This record gives sequence, structure tokens and C-alpha cells, in this order.
Amino acid sequence: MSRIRRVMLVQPESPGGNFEYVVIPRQGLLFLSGALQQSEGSYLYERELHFEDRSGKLDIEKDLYGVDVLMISALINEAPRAYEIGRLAKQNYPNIISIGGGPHMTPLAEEAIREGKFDVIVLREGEDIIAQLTDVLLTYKDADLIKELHKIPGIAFMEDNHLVETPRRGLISPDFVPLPDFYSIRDLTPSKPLMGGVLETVRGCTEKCTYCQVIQQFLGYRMISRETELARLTQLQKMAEDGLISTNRDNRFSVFVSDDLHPPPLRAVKFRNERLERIKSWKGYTDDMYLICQSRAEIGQDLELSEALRDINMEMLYVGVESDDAKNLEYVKKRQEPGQVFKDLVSLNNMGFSVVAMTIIGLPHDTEKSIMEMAARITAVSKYQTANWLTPLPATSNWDDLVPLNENGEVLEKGEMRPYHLYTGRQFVHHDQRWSMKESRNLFDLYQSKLNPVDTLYSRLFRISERYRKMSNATNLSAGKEVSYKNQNLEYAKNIVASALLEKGVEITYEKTSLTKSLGHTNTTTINMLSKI
Ligand code: B12
Ligand code: SF4
Repeated sequence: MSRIRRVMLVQPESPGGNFEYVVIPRQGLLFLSGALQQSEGSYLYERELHFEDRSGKLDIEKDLYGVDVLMISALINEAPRAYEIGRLAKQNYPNIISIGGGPHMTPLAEEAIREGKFDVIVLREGEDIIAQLTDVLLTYKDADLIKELHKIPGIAFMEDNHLVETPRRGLISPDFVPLPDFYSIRDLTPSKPLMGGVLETVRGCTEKCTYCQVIQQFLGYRMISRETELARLTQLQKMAEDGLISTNRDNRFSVFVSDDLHPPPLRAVKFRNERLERIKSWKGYTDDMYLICQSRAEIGQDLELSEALRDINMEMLYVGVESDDAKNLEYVKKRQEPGQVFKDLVSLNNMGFSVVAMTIIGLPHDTEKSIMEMAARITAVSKYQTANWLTPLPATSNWDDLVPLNENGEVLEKGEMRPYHLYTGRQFVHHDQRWSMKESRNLFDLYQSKLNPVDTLYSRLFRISERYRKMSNATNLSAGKEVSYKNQNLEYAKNIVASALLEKGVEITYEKTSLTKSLGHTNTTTINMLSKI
């Protein structure tokens, strides 16, 4: 019997209409697919990644025909669709194996199994166990299966109507899968390229902001190795050259560096120094890139780091400017001074960065007046902005402390499921004496109308690049320049990247490392200084 099994990995449609999301898919499934590809277990996995926001809704009957395993990842507002896909998959194909995961299902595993009919939920990260878990689910049945599942760390499943959560020790190496598997994305061809690349350089965070789930989902702070950074940059460059990432007339393309500069650079001194060294080593790897990153405003006080960033084409910074009220910042445990943040934003503008200010409204000390004042102040010191109402996320203190509402804006009854599709940051989804759900929606619209939302920029860029792509496609196709199947394969890409790096004197071996040390929080643990290449 063939050892080949088919796996469909799905990211459900989001109701948020968050445009950047269409531009670059989140990375979790890309790494899980890479983990299945590099597995040396009982089966060989043929993978397909379906991002509904990119490729349209999954046609359950047609798209899951012949699929052995379905894997679904979801953020909070994608959860209703994730559960729907899970349910319909089991209805249509009762023998299909289904696995859920990601920041929503991790803390709400029981709900996910009940609503989405999943066989297993993976808790937190999943690269190191996903192949082992899939092998086990395909091999065993009934009591034998349960016995084997108990041996796999970091998963949840039902046994005799009780939820079992297996413990996990140690942390996954952030390089466990060296290169993300973009090549298994459905219909990724030069006719339908990604709008930008995405690069993960760190897992976790050194901070503890109360509204954020990162520190629960990714327990310790870990940097990938310097060599892996260069390999991933080289991979993106090759993809752009193959037409798999959209480029402009000058052959430049956007790359979103995920969360790299989020910790405060001046406090996390060792990390800042390591980052500076790494940035210098990126020179020559990012010439065609237009880099975008989420960062802290404090970078504006660090001339050396900022100049190094500008030098490698870091063009756009998403900066969290949660509030300009000191008491609010204290409430969310964001260790920042409001006056200083605004000064830092001015410095960042002067250095030539395009600043996107990410604002949160509805913090305890906000009033309608202070929110509208924020709009006026923030547009003076940043080019673009994003707006979100304070939204409780699972595994944060807000989840338990704030009283949730139902979709009509009334207090949620016991046992009623939260209206996750409204968890988009555009309205209050918890009870607050200052604004009802409806009032918060109106205030959001008023606030947003005073901003220059970054989504507007993205939709414009998207339209321009669509037009350009259609024009250049016509030429490319007639010249027979479609990318070959070989170039669309992760194993092949690994070899190409390794030889391109060798030409630059960098050796990459793709060695397997499953566990790594946590670098923890800056005030308690030292930063891992990785060896120089
Ligand atoms: C970059 C990013 C964005 C970008 C996305 C661009 C891009 N494509 O990279 C933008 C700015 C668009 C964005 C938007 C939003 N984001 Co965001 N974002 C992130 C960020 C910083 C990185 C995501 C990522 O790639 N992580 C790295 C990958 C490897 O992790 P991962 O996808 O979670 O997958 C791993 C595990 O979770 C697990 N796993 C995940 N799925 C599955 C599935 C299976 C089957 C298995 C086995 C395992 C598994 O295994 C994976 C590998 O280890 C995260 C924070 C973070 N560090 O993760 C927040 C985060 C994911 N975002 C969050 C939120 C809330 C949002 C918004 C809702 C905000 C808003 N109000 O608009 C929107 C919603 C987007 C949408 N659906 O419309 C929350 C999610 C909380 C939640 N419970 O849902 C996070 C965790 C940050 C936070 N505030 O706590 N986001
Ligand atoms: S600095 Fe950013 S990633 Fe870290 S805990 Fe705060 S909001 Fe989350």
C-alpha cells in the first residue's frame, strides 16, 4: 500500500476585511507543512495550503475529496468559519482526520472539539510533533489510538467525555523548519503571486502587555539562527525572481518581518546588540526588498540601530501607540512614557521611515474627547494608522475580567458562545458603561474617518500591482516564463538557497534541532548570543 497521504491545511476566511492579511498569509501553516515535508516517519505527506482570503471559500465536497487529514488554523474572528469547515468535513467525509490549532483553539480546545468536531487540538506551537501526531492518527484506532495520543506532548483530545491535555516541556527550536513551505500554497504561480513576502526571525516576546496573547501562545523568547535569517531572505529573493512574489517596475518587493523589533531595544541591550550585528549582515541580501516591521517607538532614540535599518531598506515601521495617557499605558503594562513616544515618532519620521501608528481605543481612562484628540495628535506624527477597540483575547487577563456581550450587544448568557465574528476591533465586544456596542461602532467610524488608515494604502497598492501583473503576465506567458514544477518544491528550494548562500561564503546545513532554551523575559534571563558566521 502506498505510503503517501494527502493533507489539506486551511486558514479560514476572516470577517475583518483586514487587507494586509490578503497580502501576506500568516506563517503557522507554512511551517507545519514544512514539518510534514521533512518528516522521516511512517508516511509521506502530499500537502496543499488553502488560504480562504486568497483562494476563495473551500468547497468542502470537492476540495476535500481524497484528503486524508485536514488541519485548520484560526485567529479569534476566523473561529466560526473554522468550526463550520471542521463540522462539514466530518459530515461529508466521516473518516477524515481533523486537527485544529493556533492562538484561538489553544486556550479553547474543548469548545473547538465540540463546535468543530476536531479529533485533536494542538496546543501552542506544533512543528516538532505534527508529523508524529499525524502518523499516529493514521495508524491507530479506538483504545490503541488514545493510548498513543497520551504519549504526544502538547495536545488536547477527548477521552470518555473528558478533555485530556498532555503536558509539554521545553521549547521548539524556532528553526525547526528552516524554510517555510510557500510552495504548497494553492494556486501560487506567477499568474497569482503573493503580494509580499513574510519573514519570521523570532518567536515569543520579552514583554508582558496585558491585551496581547503572544506570551501565552509562544512561551519563551527565541531568535532563529543568523544563518537561517539569511537563508529565509535568500528564499524570498528567489521567489520574487521566479515571479511568486509580486514585484514593482524596479523589481522591488515588500517583505513583512514579523515582530522582530517588538521588544524595547534600549532595555533589552544584548538583544539590541545582537540585532544590530544581524542587520549589518543582511546588507547585500535585501537590495530589492522594501522591508516592513512591527517595532517599538524607542528605536527612534537609537540612531545607530535606526541608521542600520534604513541602510538595509527597512522602509515602514508599525509602531504600537496604544495611548497617550500614562494611566492607560500603566493599565496595559506597556512600559512607556506617552510624551516620549510622540518624540520618538517624530525622530522616526525624520529618519525617513514611513510610520504606521497602531492605536487601541477604549482603555479605562479614555473618553470620547480624548479619543478624538488622539486622532488629531497621531496623524501629525505618523503617515498611516490602524485603529482597534480594546478587544479581550483568550489567555489574557481581559478574557476573564471584562464582561462579554452577545451579538446584539447584550450581556452574554451563561453557556452562550461569544460572537467571535465581531472580534475585529471595530466595536466593543464587552460591557462598558461608557459606550454600548452600537455607540462604540459609531465612535469607531468617527475616529477612523479622521485617520489615514494603512488599509487604504494597501488596497491602492493592490489595485496598482494587479494592473501591472496582468500586463506583465501577458508578456511573460507568451515568452513561456511560467515557473516550473521543480521550482515549486520545498526540497528543491532548500538546495537552491544553500548553494546561493555558499557562493556568498555562508554554509547552511539544515541540521535538526527540536528543542531550544527560552530566552525568557529581559529582566530575568540573559539573551542568547548566537555564534558569529
Ligand atoms: C503578523 C501578524 C498579523 C499580520 C498578518 C500578516 C502576516 N501574514 O504575517 C496582520 C497585521 C494582518 C494581523 C492582523 C490581525 N491580527 Co495578528 N498577528 C500577527 C503576529 C505578529 C504574527 C503571526 C505569525 O505569523 N506568527 C508566527 C506563526 C509561526 O505562528 P502561528 O501562525 O500562530 O502558528 C503556530 C502555532 O500557533 C501553531 N498553530 C497555528 N495554527 C495551527 C493549526 C494546526 C492544525 C496546528 C497543528 C498548529 C497550529 O503552530 C504554528 C507553528 O508553531 C501574531 C503574533 C505572533 N507572534 O504570532 C499576531 C496575532 C496572531 N494577531 C492577533 C490578532 C488579534 C489580529 C487581528 C484580529 C487584529 C485586528 N483586530 O484586526 C487581525 C486579524 C487578522 C484577520 N483575521 O483579519 C492575535 C491573535 C489572537 C487570537 N486569539 O486570535 C495575535 C496572536 C497577537 C495578539 N494580539 O495577541 N496580524
Ligand atoms: S511588545 Fe508586542 S508582542 Fe510583546 S507582549 Fe507587548 S504587544 Fe505583545
